[in-house]
Amino acid sequence: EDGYDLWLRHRPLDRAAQAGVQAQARSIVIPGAPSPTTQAALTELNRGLAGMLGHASAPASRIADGALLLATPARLPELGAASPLHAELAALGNEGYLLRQTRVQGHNVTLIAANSDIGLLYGAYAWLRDAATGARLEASSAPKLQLRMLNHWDNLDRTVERGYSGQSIWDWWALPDIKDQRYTDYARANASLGINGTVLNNVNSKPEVLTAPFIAKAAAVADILRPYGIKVYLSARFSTPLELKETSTADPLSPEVRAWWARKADEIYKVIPDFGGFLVKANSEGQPGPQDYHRTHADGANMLAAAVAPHKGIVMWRAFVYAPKGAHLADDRAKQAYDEFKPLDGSFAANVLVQVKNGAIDFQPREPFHPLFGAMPKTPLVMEFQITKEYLGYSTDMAYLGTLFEETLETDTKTSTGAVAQTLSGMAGVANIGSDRNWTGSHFDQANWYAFGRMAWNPQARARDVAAEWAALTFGKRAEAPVVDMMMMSRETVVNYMTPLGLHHIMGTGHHFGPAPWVDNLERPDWNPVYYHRASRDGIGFDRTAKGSNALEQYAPEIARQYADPKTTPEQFLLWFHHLPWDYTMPSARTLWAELLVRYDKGVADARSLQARWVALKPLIDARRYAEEEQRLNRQVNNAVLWRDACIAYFQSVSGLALPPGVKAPAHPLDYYKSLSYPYAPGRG
Ligand code: BDP
Repeated sequence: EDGYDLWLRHRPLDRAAQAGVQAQARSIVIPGAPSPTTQAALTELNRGLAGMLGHASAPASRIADGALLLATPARLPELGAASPLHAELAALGNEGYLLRQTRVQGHNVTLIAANSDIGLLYGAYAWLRDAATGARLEASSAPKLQLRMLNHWDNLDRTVERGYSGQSIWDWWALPDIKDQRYTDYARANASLGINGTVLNNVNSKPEVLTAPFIAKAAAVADILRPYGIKVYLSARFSTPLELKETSTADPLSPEVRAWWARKADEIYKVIPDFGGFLVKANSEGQPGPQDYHRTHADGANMLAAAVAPHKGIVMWRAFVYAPKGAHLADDRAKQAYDEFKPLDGSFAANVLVQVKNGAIDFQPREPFHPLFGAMPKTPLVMEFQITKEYLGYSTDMAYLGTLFEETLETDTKTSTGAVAQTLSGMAGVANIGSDRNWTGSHFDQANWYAFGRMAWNPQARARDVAAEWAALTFGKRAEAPVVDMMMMSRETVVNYMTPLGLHHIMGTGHHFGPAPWVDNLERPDWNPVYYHRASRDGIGFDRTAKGSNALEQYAPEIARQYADPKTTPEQFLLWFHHLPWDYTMPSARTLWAELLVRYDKGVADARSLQARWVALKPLIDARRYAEEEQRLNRQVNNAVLWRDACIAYFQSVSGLALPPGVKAPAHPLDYYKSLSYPYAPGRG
């Protein structure tokens, strides 16, 4: 197996399970005229049954005993107002579905019911999932979030910013005439998770993507994704009309500019009638934006929103901003998004959503939740997670992100909105998908795509349950439990060998892969690791209390109070919020210095444990996928050792403290680690 089939492998079931599945699907009936979406459902069901049972079910037009019946009220009048299922069905909205063993027209059937064809498709995938894993039929399900999106950071030249799985899957050169089968398989995989939108191009966007040839290419992709319920969106560069020399400014309040964008929207909607809208990175890391014209983010977002509103389009405006100038060591980059966006709450147009990264710095192995969640009650917010692991060892190191998503989503904001998940209207995941045969570079990284999709559908889903589902579908029932154990420990392992106890952003310049806590010479202070860890003879950590940057004040008072004291700050965020002396006493009774060393050692030990657990699984995993992961897990051990040794060597050089007895000295002197470089690291786009 090469991993191309993802979690839709549909491998043969054992005999007992086959009998059960067969009994539910002697025939497949979808009353009414077929649509592209019901065709997709039928094809997928047949593919699944052929794989699991060895033969497909005959599609039938008549309902009979043992039929798998897919129906909406419009397709089957029995599901109308008089049906006992009516109320339950109505509550499921446009995308929900229910699965039920019931009687219809006097026959025992397995019913997949929904209000729309797309609900039927989602129901078909759910039924297949249950059939493959032996799960009991899910009674009913509807997405909790309206927008469930992938964000591709894919460039038009097919490089992928922060991509670690080959080239972009979008072959812009070949499109629109040549349509890779992979686009359809991409649509199937996403629909199986309930993902309903995709931004095709990088947030660091180019004007060309909004020219006629690229609009035609995007339209070709949209045509393929449409039957699967997935809308296409584009990242727009704010200065597009100016750069294309079609206006004399990009000022969002200029009538000329407003008219240009309105015309552009008309042009797009002519060929992509269900175009989703624009994603915008503005006034961030050198990107143009409304502030170039002394306008606000709201002015910029609302201008674009007005252009797409007549077509029911939306604008997702990113809150990932930090000032280009003036950031000196005393400022705190973590505060900037809140400072700029919180005052704008209430001033965005109705079809604008503000897209906020999970944490206030940047996709670190662990961050406290972004203080904007819960702070913008009048603005719909989209959570942006990074599925591609820029700061967690690329697709080289194993780190299951379900636990990271869960940790963020379940955190109580201590505002009236409750948990972070409750503050959301949507979820966007920076895709980890590329042209690699297995899609995501490593097999285990498929799980991060999977977990993102399942948790966007249900942000209350448990990371462990999602891991179990994925593991059973991907490696089979027998491997499920041990694979889940590996997954559940994997992200904490990375945290420990990279950034334990709340350390952050101490990765190497540009590539963000290896350790470089010593870097202090970059153009902007807030790009330097030393800015973030602030280690010196007297201690380590970033003081974000009232004595320091007071970033804490951006959180609800209850959190601010709790985190103001290191004793009541969760250990995992200790050095995120506090600068503490090396001999500070930890809950373990060790000094902070000793605890830091323990964490680094634990990271290495757990990386070794992951490696050993995989070796033990060898009899249960097919040869190719086993070998591919084995190589990665071996390399991860080396990477963990490198991180541990380099960080210990550096922090020791700063603290001047001896290593306690039993702690192994780094293999090389600090200068060796400083001399390592990664000139051809992938994904810098
Ligand atoms: C950072 C990445 C950079 C992205 C930026 C963003 O290093 O490549 O362009 O985020 O989200 O994490 O805009």
